[in-house]
Amino acid sequence: MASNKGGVTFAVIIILLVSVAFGYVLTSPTGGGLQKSNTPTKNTQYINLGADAAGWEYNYNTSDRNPVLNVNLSTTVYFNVTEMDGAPHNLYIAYDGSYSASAFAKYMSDLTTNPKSIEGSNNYKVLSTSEITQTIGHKTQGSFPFVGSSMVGIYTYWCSVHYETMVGLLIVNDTSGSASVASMHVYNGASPSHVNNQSTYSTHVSNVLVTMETAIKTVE
Ligand SMILES: [Cu+2]
Repeated sequence: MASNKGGVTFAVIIILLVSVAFGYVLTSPTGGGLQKSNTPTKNTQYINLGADAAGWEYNYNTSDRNPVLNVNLSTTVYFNVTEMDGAPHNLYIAYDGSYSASAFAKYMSDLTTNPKSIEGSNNYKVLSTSEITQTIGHKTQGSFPFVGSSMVGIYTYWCSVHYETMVGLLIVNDTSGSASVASMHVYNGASPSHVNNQSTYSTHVSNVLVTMETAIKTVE
């Protein structure tokens, strides 16, 4: 009896070890490392992205792919992601380093020539493939709080399934905005055009209106 029990325990330990190893393989090469802080943030920002193998669609617009996203420090960013094409997608962010004009230029170049080099291991999985689903039109939301001076800098955001086409930069500006760069949309070397940053307020207002509408319906 006693030895049998020992055998069962041993088998359970082996199964656990194998599971852990498998989990590691499945999440590799995305090693984690970027930690979600529990410190409250002052601000919120909403970013709408359409998940499309040809490139992240800013505000679900097929002409605005893989924009450079600008965020101020002490902001919780809510990524509203809609499945657009039925392919499996996920959303990762990784910290690349502190901001400088030359670093920014280098990473912009890496986006098209060597995206793997900036899809680093110091990352956080904002949304998984199963959360985004492969149902066209499905909406989901993931968040990340950028808080604490060490979070200022340049980040990459990407989908690990389509790591060459669904990849862009996210800049976290310090409170004075000194690291701010002109926002722009960039897709695989296409000439940088304009901007994204500020449309988030209207999104926030429309979210509030939807919430109020739902509340009114519930009361009725
Ligand atoms: Cu994808």
